[in-house]
Order: sequence, then structure tokens, then C-alpha cells
Amino acid sequence: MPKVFKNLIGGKEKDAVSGRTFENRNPADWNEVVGIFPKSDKRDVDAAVDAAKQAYREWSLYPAPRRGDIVKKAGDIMVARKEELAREMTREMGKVLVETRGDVQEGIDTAYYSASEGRRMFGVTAPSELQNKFTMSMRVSVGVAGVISPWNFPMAIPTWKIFPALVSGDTIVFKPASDTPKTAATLVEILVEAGVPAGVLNIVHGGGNEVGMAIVEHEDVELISFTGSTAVGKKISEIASRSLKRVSLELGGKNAEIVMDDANLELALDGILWGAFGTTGQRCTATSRLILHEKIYDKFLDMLAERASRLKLGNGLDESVEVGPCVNESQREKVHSYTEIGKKEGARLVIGGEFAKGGDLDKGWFYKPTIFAEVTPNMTIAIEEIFGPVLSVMKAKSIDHAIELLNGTIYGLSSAVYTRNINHAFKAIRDIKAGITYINAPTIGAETHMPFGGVKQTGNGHREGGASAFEFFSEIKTVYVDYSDKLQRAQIDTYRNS
Ligand code: UN1
Repeated sequence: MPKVFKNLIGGKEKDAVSGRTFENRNPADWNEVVGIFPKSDKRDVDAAVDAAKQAYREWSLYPAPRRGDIVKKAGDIMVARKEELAREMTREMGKVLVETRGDVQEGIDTAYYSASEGRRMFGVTAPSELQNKFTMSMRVSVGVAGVISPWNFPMAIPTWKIFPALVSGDTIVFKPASDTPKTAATLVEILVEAGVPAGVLNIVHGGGNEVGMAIVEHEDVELISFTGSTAVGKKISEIASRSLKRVSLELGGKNAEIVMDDANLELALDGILWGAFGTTGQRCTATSRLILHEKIYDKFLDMLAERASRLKLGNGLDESVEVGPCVNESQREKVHSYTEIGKKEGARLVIGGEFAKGGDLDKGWFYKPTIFAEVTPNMTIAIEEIFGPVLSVMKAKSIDHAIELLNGTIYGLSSAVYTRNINHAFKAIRDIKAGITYINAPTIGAETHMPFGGVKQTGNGHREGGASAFEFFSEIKTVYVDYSDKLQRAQIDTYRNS
């Protein structure tokens, strides 16, 4: 019998008020039910926000280094349970074991970074313009944070949000993606074991419309951190602006990799295979467009098609498998609809473009790695985020032309350029409009201590990762202490005689 999970609200395990549940299934083997979860709604969210509000004051008074100690302990537990967590995640959402191990490691790295930030959270001190007066700024907690996370990084992305929020002194209502509730439940269990007090971290399972929107609409939630689609991000932004909530949005991408004629082609090939087909293309940072210099276009495309068609698909628990399934049936349908559109709009299908079938593949939502060539900038497959193993290949005449093609998108998360020409590399660093630019490395693979986020419609200007995350989850308070024993007026008394 699959395990039945509950919400955690105010330190107590609770069914959804409605009594309803939903199943979580393995996308590589749809017969396997991973767990049963509460299908919550606004009533459960209200209870969770109340609990988070009640727990807030005491938690905010914990010294930040002690909050950091708890997060560090959670990191230690994750280290001890890394393999089990990775296997659980592969069963839950399909990506291969090397990647789910990486996902857990990303959570561990975030734990240790966030814990250490508890001993920094630096403000500034500066001289006052008046005598016997002291000025400083400091970081303080904000209140209740709503964390709404996606399924593609079921451990890493929740930790990017939850760990800095905890160390900042905020309390949390966490709604994980309904495709990956189990990893989320385990993360909460680990944090409770590490010593997070009751009510500080609450988890409410369920759908985006019922649970996610109820969190966004709740007037006692002061922060929303969301990773997901641009369409949902815009809706969140609109609703949250009514109560002037602070919102951090990490949204879509249409990331491109440029390969110049002077590049190390073997290296670029490894990079593109990893960037486009790793995680079955289901990353916000995935390489979705490949821009080849015209001199190497035909040669590189042949090399790529040959390697990509040999990628091994299957259940990610098998160590020899390189590409797992799409996360669910509707995601695979969506990917396939882009294949149809690509063909109709005149792109040339080089490989793939169909469901992967036969043997164990019939049990899951597998899609063949797909490459379209002769893609032009106005085609839908060059414009829209697909979130699957589909790569659109375009041709460029020069580095400037390549950068122009790369920038021709409403998104701006990640980007990559393969070149051995330092002038090209620096031009790309200067001219590419994206939050992240890699030189001679693929579009995926951000490190947790560095700022992570995008420009244009990829986000709203905030950054996750490292110290940047703390800028979002804490407020700055500016403090003046006047020890002159008299009224001193800034600007006025400072220049009294001038
Ligand atoms: C995402 O796809 O939402 O840089 C996050 C990367 C990973 C994080 C991806 N470290 O690809």
C-alpha cells in the first residue's frame, strides 16, 4: 500500500479539511503510486498562515547564528541520507540518479551556505554627519513567507527559498509542486528533525489554483517566492501587488548556446548534449536553442544528431540510463505538440519527434530527444519555452549575428558561448541580455553561492542563491543613535554656519 502523507500545520500532521487526496505516480512507471497526499484548499492555507504568524515572533528572536545551526544540521542529515533522497526523487519525477544526487547536493550546498550567512547578514556602519551620533543598517526578518516551488528541482529549489527564509527569521507556508510532494515532505521532516520549532515551517499540499493562489491572496503573507511559468508568475504578481507583497519570481527561459567556428567542437558537443537533454530538457536553464556559426553548421549538426540519437532512455534508477521521462502525460503531450508545430512551420526534423516506445518505455512518459534544424527566429519553436527534450538549431554569420539571435527572445535566464577567441568571449559577456552567461560551458549548472536569476520576462529582478537570496528574505533597517543629548537636525545643523 502506498504511504499516505499529511500536511504539517503548527507542528501537527493534518489531513486536508476537505478530506480529499491525490496520488503521486512514477513517470517512468505509471503503475507505481509513490504516495497519497492531501488535496488542500484555502481552509488549510488559512490554518497554516495562522500557525506561521503565531510562531513568527519567537522565531524572529532566535539569534540568526542559531537559526543557521538548525539549517546546518538539516544539511548534515541530507548528507547522511543523500542516496535515499536521490532514489526517492528519481521515482517521484523521473530524472536520472546522477542528476537527483546533484539536486540533493545543491540542497546541501545551500544549507551550508545559508547556515554560514547566519553569522554574516552584514549591514553597514557609516559615519554620521553630526557629532556624537552613530549610524548603521541591519538586516531584519520580514514575517510570513509563501514558498511555491516547481517539480523539476524538487529538493534544490525549495532549499533555495526555505533555508534563507529560515535563517532570515521568517516563518513559512510551503506549497510544493503536486508532481513532487514526496521530496518536499521529506525535506520538511528533515528540518523538523534538525530542530525547526512547530509552526515555523508549514507544508500544505495541493494544486496551484486552490493552495498556491490562496497563499498569494492571503493578507498576512508578506513574501512570495515562486518558481514556475511566466503566465502564473504574472498572475501572482498582479494579485500580490494589491497588498504590496514583496514577490520574487523565477520564470521561463528560452536559453541559447552559441558555437563559433573557432570553438573546441567536441567540448561544445558535450555541453549541448548535457544542456539540452539533461533533465529531459526540463530545466529553466535548459538549452533550447543552438546557434551555430555557418562554417561549422553542417558538420556540427551531423556530430550532434549522431550522439543525441544514441542517448539511452529509461528508468532513471538504472545507472546506465542518460535521459528519463517527461514528468507527466500532459507535459509529454505539450512537448509533442511543439514537434507538430515545428514541422508545420517548416523546420527540418533531424531526429526524434515522437514518443519513445518499446519494452519498459511503454510504462512511462518517454519522448525521444528531438532536434530541429533550419529554424528561423519567427518560428514558434524558436520563441516559446518547451520544457522538454527539443532543440531548435539556427545559423549565424558572425558573433554579432549570433548574439542578436540569442537575444531575440522575451526571456533572459541563461546563455552559453563556445569560442576560443577572447574577443568573442568578452563581446558575448558584454552584449548578451541574460542573468547568467557561460563561456565554454553549457547553460545549466549554476552554483548555489552565486546569484541566480534572469532578466526580461524570466523574472522580476530578484536573485536567488548565496547572499542575494537574503536580500529578498530580509528587510534592511537603518538605525541612528544620537548620544549628544541635544536635538541635532541632519542637513540643517550640519551646515549651520554655511
Ligand atoms: C531550474 O531549472 O529551475 O543551473 C534550476 C542549473 C541548476 C538549477 C536549475 N543548478 O541548471
